[in-house]
Amino acid sequence: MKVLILGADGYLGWPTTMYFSNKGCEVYAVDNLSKRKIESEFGTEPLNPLKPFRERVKIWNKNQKNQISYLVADLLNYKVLCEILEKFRPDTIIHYAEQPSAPYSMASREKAVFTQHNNVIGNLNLLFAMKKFCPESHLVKLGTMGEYGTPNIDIEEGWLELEHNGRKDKVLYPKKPGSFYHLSKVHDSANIEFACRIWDLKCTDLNQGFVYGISTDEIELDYENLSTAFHYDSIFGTIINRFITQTVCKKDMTVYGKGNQKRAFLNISDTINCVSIACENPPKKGEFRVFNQFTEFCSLNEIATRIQNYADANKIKSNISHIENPRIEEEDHYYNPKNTSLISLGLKPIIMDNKQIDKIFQLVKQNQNRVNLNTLNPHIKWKK
Ligand code: USQ
Repeated sequence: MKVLILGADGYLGWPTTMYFSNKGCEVYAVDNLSKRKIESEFGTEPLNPLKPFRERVKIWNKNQKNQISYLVADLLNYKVLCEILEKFRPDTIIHYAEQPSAPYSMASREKAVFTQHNNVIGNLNLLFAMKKFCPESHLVKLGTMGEYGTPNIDIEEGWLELEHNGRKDKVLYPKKPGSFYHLSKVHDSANIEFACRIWDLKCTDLNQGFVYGISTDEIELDYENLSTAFHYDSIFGTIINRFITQTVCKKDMTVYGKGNQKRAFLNISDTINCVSIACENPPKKGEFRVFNQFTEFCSLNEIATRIQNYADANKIKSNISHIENPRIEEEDHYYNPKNTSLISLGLKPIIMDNKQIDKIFQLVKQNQNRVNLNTLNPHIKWKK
Protein backbone atom coordinates (compact mmCIF):
# COMPACT_ATOMS: atom_id res chain seq x y z
CA MET A 1 0.00 0.00 0.00
CA LYS A 2 1.26 3.51 -0.84
CA VAL A 3 0.54 5.76 2.13
CA LEU A 4 0.88 9.53 2.14
CA ILE A 5 1.08 10.95 5.66
CA LEU A 6 0.37 14.66 6.04
CA GLY A 7 1.49 16.15 9.34
CA ALA A 8 4.16 13.47 9.69
CA ASP A 9 6.28 15.40 12.20
CA GLY A 10 3.51 15.66 14.81
CA TYR A 11 2.66 13.83 18.05
CA LEU A 12 0.55 11.30 16.12
CA GLY A 13 1.96 11.76 12.62
CA TRP A 14 5.46 10.57 13.44
CA PRO A 15 4.50 7.28 15.15
CA THR A 16 1.98 6.65 12.34
CA THR A 17 4.72 7.19 9.76
CA MET A 18 7.00 4.66 11.43
CA TYR A 19 4.16 2.17 11.90
CA PHE A 20 3.24 2.06 8.21
CA SER A 21 6.89 1.89 7.18
CA ASN A 22 7.45 -1.01 9.59
CA LYS A 23 4.44 -2.74 8.09
CA GLY A 24 6.15 -2.68 4.70
CA CYS A 25 4.10 0.10 3.11
CA GLU A 26 5.62 2.64 0.76
CA VAL A 27 5.45 5.77 2.94
CA TYR A 28 5.74 9.39 1.90
CA ALA A 29 5.91 11.71 4.94
CA VAL A 30 5.06 15.39 4.56
CA ASP A 31 5.07 18.18 7.14
CA ASN A 32 5.44 21.98 7.06
CA LEU A 33 7.12 22.09 10.52
CA SER A 34 4.65 24.77 11.64
CA LYS A 35 3.88 23.07 14.98
CA ARG A 36 7.41 23.63 16.21
CA LYS A 37 7.09 27.28 15.16
CA ILE A 38 3.76 27.96 16.84
CA GLU A 39 4.98 26.30 20.03
CA SER A 40 7.83 28.76 20.15
CA GLU A 41 5.34 31.69 19.92
CA PHE A 42 4.25 30.73 23.43
CA GLY A 43 7.67 29.73 24.69
CA THR A 44 6.70 26.08 25.00
CA GLU A 45 8.45 22.98 23.80
CA PRO A 46 7.95 19.25 24.23
CA LEU A 47 9.13 17.69 27.47
CA ASN A 48 11.46 15.27 25.73
CA PRO A 49 14.38 16.38 23.57
CA LEU A 50 13.21 15.82 20.01
CA LYS A 51 15.27 15.28 16.91
CA PRO A 52 14.37 17.47 13.91
CA PHE A 53 12.02 15.87 11.33
CA ARG A 54 14.71 15.25 8.71
CA GLU A 55 17.05 13.72 11.26
CA ARG A 56 14.42 11.35 12.64
CA VAL A 57 13.63 10.14 9.12
CA LYS A 58 17.33 9.73 8.33
CA ILE A 59 17.90 7.71 11.52
CA TRP A 60 14.92 5.50 10.66
CA ASN A 61 16.17 4.99 7.12
CA LYS A 62 19.67 4.12 8.33
CA ASN A 63 18.50 1.46 10.77
CA GLN A 64 15.35 0.00 9.21
CA LYS A 65 14.98 -1.93 6.00
CA ASN A 66 11.95 -0.07 4.66
CA GLN A 67 12.75 3.53 3.73
CA ILE A 68 10.56 6.58 4.34
CA SER A 69 10.51 9.35 1.71
CA TYR A 70 9.88 12.80 3.11
CA LEU A 71 9.28 16.40 2.13
CA VAL A 72 8.84 19.68 3.98
CA ALA A 73 5.73 21.18 2.37
CA ASP A 74 2.58 23.07 3.28
CA LEU A 75 -0.97 22.09 2.27
CA LEU A 76 -1.66 25.78 1.72
CA ASN A 77 0.72 25.58 -1.24
CA TYR A 78 -1.71 24.01 -3.71
CA LYS A 79 0.86 23.70 -6.49
CA VAL A 80 3.24 21.65 -4.37
CA LEU A 81 0.38 19.55 -3.01
CA CYS A 82 -0.69 18.73 -6.57
CA GLU A 83 2.87 17.76 -7.44
CA ILE A 84 3.00 15.41 -4.45
CA LEU A 85 -0.25 13.65 -5.37
CA GLU A 86 0.56 13.51 -9.09
CA LYS A 87 3.98 12.00 -8.44
CA PHE A 88 3.16 9.63 -5.57
CA ARG A 89 -0.43 8.59 -6.42
CA PRO A 90 -1.18 7.24 -2.92
CA ASP A 91 -3.68 4.48 -2.17
CA THR A 92 -4.29 6.06 1.22
CA ILE A 93 -3.84 9.61 2.49
CA ILE A 94 -3.68 10.06 6.26
CA HIS A 95 -4.32 13.69 7.06
CA TYR A 96 -3.14 15.01 10.44
CA ALA A 97 -1.70 18.29 9.14
CA GLU A 98 -3.71 20.74 11.22
CA GLN A 99 -3.24 23.15 14.10
CA PRO A 100 -4.43 20.89 16.96
CA SER A 101 -4.85 23.11 20.01
CA ALA A 102 -8.19 24.48 21.26
CA PRO A 103 -6.58 27.06 23.64
CA TYR A 104 -4.29 28.28 20.83
CA SER A 105 -7.32 28.95 18.64
CA MET A 106 -8.97 30.93 21.45
CA ALA A 107 -5.95 33.14 22.26
CA SER A 108 -6.81 35.98 19.83
CA ARG A 109 -8.55 36.85 16.57
CA GLU A 110 -5.27 36.21 14.74
CA LYS A 111 -4.85 32.74 16.22
CA ALA A 112 -8.49 31.84 15.46
CA VAL A 113 -8.07 33.04 11.87
CA PHE A 114 -4.76 31.20 11.51
CA THR A 115 -6.31 27.98 12.84
CA GLN A 116 -9.34 28.03 10.58
CA HIS A 117 -7.44 29.23 7.50
CA ASN A 118 -4.69 26.66 7.96
CA ASN A 119 -7.01 23.76 8.74
CA VAL A 120 -10.01 24.44 6.49
CA ILE A 121 -8.14 25.71 3.41
CA GLY A 122 -5.40 23.06 3.71
CA ASN A 123 -8.10 20.37 3.80
CA LEU A 124 -10.00 21.98 0.91
CA ASN A 125 -6.83 22.13 -1.19
CA LEU A 126 -6.33 18.45 -0.49
CA LEU A 127 -9.85 17.58 -1.67
CA PHE A 128 -9.35 19.48 -4.94
CA ALA A 129 -5.92 17.88 -5.49
CA MET A 130 -7.38 14.42 -4.78
CA LYS A 131 -10.18 15.00 -7.26
CA LYS A 132 -7.63 15.95 -9.90
CA PHE A 133 -4.91 13.36 -9.36
CA CYS A 134 -6.11 10.45 -7.22
CA PRO A 135 -9.91 10.30 -6.85
CA GLU A 136 -9.62 6.58 -6.00
CA SER A 137 -7.43 7.23 -2.91
CA HIS A 138 -8.89 6.67 0.54
CA LEU A 139 -8.69 9.81 2.68
CA VAL A 140 -8.29 9.04 6.39
CA LYS A 141 -8.88 12.37 8.09
CA LEU A 142 -8.28 13.11 11.75
CA GLY A 143 -11.38 14.78 13.15
CA THR A 144 -12.28 15.14 16.82
CA MET A 145 -14.92 14.03 19.31
CA GLY A 146 -15.01 17.72 20.24
CA GLU A 147 -16.99 18.33 17.03
CA TYR A 148 -20.08 16.96 18.76
CA GLY A 149 -19.72 18.86 22.03
CA THR A 150 -21.93 17.53 24.81
CA PRO A 151 -25.47 17.14 23.39
CA ASN A 152 -28.30 15.89 25.58
CA ILE A 153 -28.81 12.86 23.31
CA ASP A 154 -26.62 9.83 22.48
CA ILE A 155 -23.73 10.65 20.14
CA GLU A 156 -23.86 8.46 17.02
CA GLU A 157 -20.96 7.93 14.64
CA GLY A 158 -21.22 10.96 12.39
CA TRP A 159 -24.73 10.44 11.10
CA LEU A 160 -28.20 10.65 12.65
CA GLU A 161 -31.44 9.00 11.52
CA LEU A 162 -34.08 11.68 11.92
CA GLU A 163 -37.86 11.64 11.86
CA HIS A 164 -39.53 15.02 11.50
CA ASN A 165 -43.20 15.69 10.82
CA GLY A 166 -43.68 12.11 9.75
CA ARG A 167 -40.77 12.00 7.28
CA LYS A 168 -37.38 10.31 7.77
CA ASP A 169 -33.87 11.20 6.64
CA LYS A 170 -30.23 10.46 7.50
CA VAL A 171 -28.37 13.68 8.25
CA LEU A 172 -24.90 14.65 9.46
CA TYR A 173 -24.99 14.54 13.25
CA PRO A 174 -25.62 18.09 14.60
CA LYS A 175 -22.43 19.66 15.93
CA LYS A 176 -21.91 21.88 18.97
CA PRO A 177 -18.12 22.31 19.23
CA GLY A 178 -16.37 24.18 22.03
CA SER A 179 -13.60 26.20 20.35
CA PHE A 180 -12.60 27.74 17.03
CA TYR A 181 -10.18 24.82 16.65
CA HIS A 182 -12.95 22.24 17.10
CA LEU A 183 -15.08 24.30 14.69
CA SER A 184 -12.36 24.04 12.04
CA LYS A 185 -12.78 20.26 12.13
CA VAL A 186 -16.57 20.63 11.82
CA HIS A 187 -16.06 22.71 8.68
CA ASP A 188 -13.61 20.08 7.37
CA SER A 189 -16.15 17.30 7.92
CA ALA A 190 -18.84 19.22 6.04
CA ASN A 191 -16.46 19.93 3.14
CA ILE A 192 -15.34 16.31 2.95
CA GLU A 193 -18.89 14.93 3.04
CA PHE A 194 -19.77 17.29 0.17
CA ALA A 195 -16.71 16.20 -1.84
CA CYS A 196 -17.64 12.53 -1.35
CA ARG A 197 -21.21 13.27 -2.43
CA ILE A 198 -20.39 15.26 -5.58
CA TRP A 199 -17.03 13.86 -6.69
CA ASP A 200 -17.30 10.27 -5.49
CA LEU A 201 -14.25 10.57 -3.24
CA LYS A 202 -14.06 8.16 -0.30
CA CYS A 203 -13.19 9.19 3.21
CA THR A 204 -13.04 7.97 6.79
CA ASP A 205 -13.39 10.85 9.25
CA LEU A 206 -11.94 9.74 12.58
CA ASN A 207 -13.61 11.65 15.37
CA GLN A 208 -10.94 11.11 17.96
CA GLY A 209 -11.01 11.74 21.70
CA PHE A 210 -7.95 13.22 23.38
CA VAL A 211 -4.84 11.08 23.27
CA TYR A 212 -2.47 10.17 26.12
CA GLY A 213 0.83 8.38 26.25
CA ILE A 214 4.15 8.34 24.50
CA SER A 215 5.06 4.81 23.58
CA THR A 216 4.31 2.78 20.48
CA ASP A 217 6.10 -0.35 19.22
CA GLU A 218 8.21 1.69 16.80
CA ILE A 219 9.17 4.37 19.33
CA GLU A 220 10.31 1.61 21.67
CA LEU A 221 12.78 0.41 19.00
CA ASP A 222 14.95 3.45 19.76
CA TYR A 223 13.36 5.72 22.30
CA GLU A 224 16.15 8.30 22.28
CA ASN A 225 16.12 8.92 18.55
CA LEU A 226 12.60 8.03 17.47
CA SER A 227 10.47 9.51 20.22
CA THR A 228 7.44 11.67 19.50
CA ALA A 229 6.63 15.04 21.09
CA PHE A 230 5.20 14.94 24.62
CA HIS A 231 3.43 18.17 25.58
CA TYR A 232 2.42 19.03 29.12
CA ASP A 233 1.84 22.80 28.89
CA SER A 234 -1.63 24.37 29.08
CA ILE A 235 -1.81 25.06 25.33
CA PHE A 236 -0.60 21.90 23.61
CA GLY A 237 -0.67 19.31 26.39
CA THR A 238 -3.73 17.06 26.73
CA ILE A 239 -5.19 16.49 30.16
CA ILE A 240 -3.79 13.06 31.12
CA ASN A 241 -0.26 13.93 30.03
CA ARG A 242 -0.62 17.20 31.96
CA PHE A 243 -1.98 15.67 35.18
CA ILE A 244 0.84 13.13 35.29
CA THR A 245 3.45 15.85 34.68
CA GLN A 246 1.90 17.99 37.43
CA THR A 247 2.02 15.06 39.84
CA VAL A 248 5.67 14.27 39.04
CA CYS A 249 6.51 17.95 39.67
CA LYS A 250 4.61 17.90 42.99
CA LYS A 251 2.04 20.35 41.65
CA ASP A 252 -1.72 19.99 41.98
CA MET A 253 -3.64 18.40 39.13
CA THR A 254 -5.61 21.33 37.69
CA VAL A 255 -9.19 20.18 37.14
CA TYR A 256 -11.04 22.99 35.36
CA GLY A 257 -14.28 23.83 37.18
CA LYS A 258 -16.36 21.08 38.79
CA GLY A 259 -14.66 18.31 36.83
CA ASN A 260 -17.93 16.54 36.03
CA GLN A 261 -17.24 17.23 32.34
CA LYS A 262 -17.16 13.87 30.56
CA ARG A 263 -14.71 13.24 27.76
CA ALA A 264 -13.62 10.38 25.50
CA PHE A 265 -9.98 9.37 25.22
CA LEU A 266 -7.52 6.73 24.02
CA ASN A 267 -3.91 5.63 24.23
CA ILE A 268 -1.50 6.74 21.49
CA SER A 269 -0.98 3.10 20.44
CA ASP A 270 -4.70 2.79 19.91
CA THR A 271 -4.63 5.85 17.64
CA ILE A 272 -2.23 3.88 15.45
CA ASN A 273 -4.35 0.72 15.74
CA CYS A 274 -7.53 2.61 14.77
CA VAL A 275 -5.90 4.35 11.80
CA SER A 276 -4.51 1.02 10.66
CA ILE A 277 -7.95 -0.64 10.89
CA ALA A 278 -9.52 2.24 8.94
CA CYS A 279 -6.88 1.91 6.18
CA GLU A 280 -7.32 -1.86 5.90
CA ASN A 281 -11.09 -1.53 5.60
CA PRO A 282 -11.71 1.35 3.19
CA PRO A 283 -15.22 2.69 2.57
CA LYS A 284 -17.00 2.46 -0.76
CA LYS A 285 -16.47 5.01 -3.52
CA GLY A 286 -18.49 8.13 -2.70
CA GLU A 287 -18.86 7.19 0.97
CA PHE A 288 -18.25 9.62 3.82
CA ARG A 289 -17.74 7.26 6.76
CA VAL A 290 -17.31 8.44 10.33
CA PHE A 291 -15.77 6.42 13.15
CA ASN A 292 -15.77 7.67 16.72
CA GLN A 293 -12.20 6.93 17.74
CA PHE A 294 -11.86 6.43 21.48
CA THR A 295 -11.67 3.53 23.88
CA GLU A 296 -12.98 4.99 27.15
CA PHE A 297 -14.98 7.91 28.43
CA CYS A 298 -15.46 9.26 31.93
CA SER A 299 -15.43 12.52 33.89
CA LEU A 300 -12.31 14.64 34.40
CA ASN A 301 -12.64 13.93 38.15
CA GLU A 302 -12.46 10.21 37.44
CA ILE A 303 -9.34 10.72 35.31
CA ALA A 304 -7.67 12.66 38.13
CA THR A 305 -8.71 9.98 40.65
CA ARG A 306 -7.19 7.21 38.52
CA ILE A 307 -3.87 9.07 38.54
CA GLN A 308 -4.21 9.66 42.28
CA ASN A 309 -4.85 5.93 42.83
CA TYR A 310 -1.68 5.14 40.88
CA ALA A 311 0.22 7.67 43.00
CA ASP A 312 -1.18 6.24 46.25
CA ALA A 313 -0.24 2.70 45.20
CA ASN A 314 3.33 3.90 44.60
CA LYS A 315 3.53 6.08 47.74
CA ILE A 316 3.76 9.26 45.67
CA LYS A 317 2.13 12.39 47.01
CA SER A 318 -0.57 13.82 44.75
CA ASN A 319 -3.28 16.44 44.99
CA ILE A 320 -6.30 17.40 42.91
CA SER A 321 -7.35 21.01 42.81
CA HIS A 322 -10.41 22.54 41.16
CA ILE A 323 -9.48 25.83 39.53
CA GLU A 324 -11.63 28.41 37.77
CA ASN A 325 -12.51 27.01 34.35
CA PRO A 326 -10.79 29.10 31.64
CA ARG A 327 -13.09 27.53 29.02
CA ILE A 328 -16.80 27.82 28.42
CA GLU A 329 -18.06 24.27 28.62
CA GLU A 330 -20.91 22.43 30.34
CA GLU A 331 -19.74 21.00 33.65
CA ASP A 332 -22.78 18.79 34.38
CA HIS A 333 -24.16 17.05 31.33
CA TYR A 334 -25.36 13.86 29.66
CA TYR A 335 -22.69 12.04 27.63
CA ASN A 336 -23.11 8.78 25.79
CA PRO A 337 -20.95 8.54 22.64
CA LYS A 338 -20.96 5.35 20.51
CA ASN A 339 -17.73 3.72 19.37
CA THR A 340 -18.79 0.33 18.06
CA SER A 341 -17.46 0.63 14.48
CA LEU A 342 -13.75 0.27 15.19
CA ILE A 343 -14.35 -2.37 17.85
CA SER A 344 -16.45 -4.43 15.46
CA LEU A 345 -13.58 -4.21 12.96
CA GLY A 346 -11.19 -5.70 15.53
CA LEU A 347 -9.90 -2.94 17.83
CA LYS A 348 -8.86 -4.33 21.24
CA PRO A 349 -8.87 -1.28 23.52
CA ILE A 350 -5.92 -0.44 25.74
CA ILE A 351 -7.22 0.71 29.11
CA MET A 352 -5.67 3.57 31.05
CA ASP A 353 -4.54 1.47 33.99
CA ASN A 354 -1.57 1.76 36.37
CA LYS A 355 0.74 0.15 33.78
CA GLN A 356 -0.08 2.81 31.18
CA ILE A 357 0.11 5.62 33.74
CA ASP A 358 3.47 4.28 34.93
CA LYS A 359 4.98 4.42 31.42
CA ILE A 360 4.16 8.13 31.21
CA PHE A 361 5.23 8.75 34.80
CA GLN A 362 8.67 7.24 34.12
CA LEU A 363 9.15 9.36 30.99
CA VAL A 364 8.25 12.53 32.83
CA LYS A 365 10.53 11.65 35.75
CA GLN A 366 13.48 11.17 33.40
CA ASN A 367 12.90 14.62 31.88
CA GLN A 368 11.65 16.43 34.97
CA ASN A 369 14.47 18.99 34.82
CA ARG A 370 13.11 20.15 31.45
CA VAL A 371 9.62 21.01 32.76
CA ASN A 372 8.92 24.73 32.54
CA LEU A 373 6.64 25.23 35.55
CA ASN A 374 5.47 28.61 34.17
CA THR A 375 3.64 26.87 31.33
CA LEU A 376 1.57 24.56 33.54
CA ASN A 377 -1.28 26.86 34.53
CA PRO A 378 -3.82 27.98 31.92
CA HIS A 379 -3.78 31.65 30.92
CA ILE A 380 -5.92 31.66 27.75
CA LYS A 381 -9.54 32.30 28.65
CA TRP A 382 -12.50 31.63 26.34
CA LYS A 383 -14.25 34.80 27.55
CA LYS A 384 -11.88 37.60 28.47
N1 USQ B 1 -8.83 20.23 31.29
C1 USQ B 1 -8.73 20.31 32.67
N2 USQ B 1 -7.51 20.61 33.18
C2 USQ B 1 -6.40 20.79 32.42
C3 USQ B 1 -6.51 20.68 31.02
C4 USQ B 1 -7.75 20.40 30.48
O1 USQ B 1 -9.70 20.15 33.41
O2 USQ B 1 -5.34 21.06 32.98
C5 USQ B 1 -10.15 19.88 30.70
C6 USQ B 1 -10.67 20.81 29.62
O3 USQ B 1 -11.43 21.86 30.15
C7 USQ B 1 -11.49 19.85 28.75
C8 USQ B 1 -10.79 18.51 28.90
O4 USQ B 1 -9.96 18.63 30.04
O5 USQ B 1 -12.79 19.71 29.28
C9 USQ B 1 -9.94 18.10 27.73
O6 USQ B 1 -9.00 19.13 27.48
P1 USQ B 1 -7.65 18.82 26.65
O7 USQ B 1 -6.83 20.07 26.68
O8 USQ B 1 -7.03 17.56 27.11
O9 USQ B 1 -8.24 18.49 25.20
P2 USQ B 1 -8.94 19.41 24.11
O10 USQ B 1 -8.71 20.85 24.30
O11 USQ B 1 -10.37 18.94 24.03
O12 USQ B 1 -8.17 19.01 22.79
C10 USQ B 1 -7.45 17.78 22.66
C11 USQ B 1 -6.47 17.90 21.52
C12 USQ B 1 -7.24 18.10 20.22
C13 USQ B 1 -8.25 16.98 20.05
C14 USQ B 1 -9.16 16.89 21.26
C15 USQ B 1 -10.07 15.71 21.23
O13 USQ B 1 -5.58 18.98 21.75
O14 USQ B 1 -6.34 18.13 19.14
O15 USQ B 1 -9.05 17.22 18.91
O16 USQ B 1 -8.34 16.71 22.45
S1 USQ B 1 -11.53 16.01 22.14
O17 USQ B 1 -11.16 16.20 23.54
O18 USQ B 1 -12.39 14.88 21.97
O19 USQ B 1 -12.14 17.23 21.63
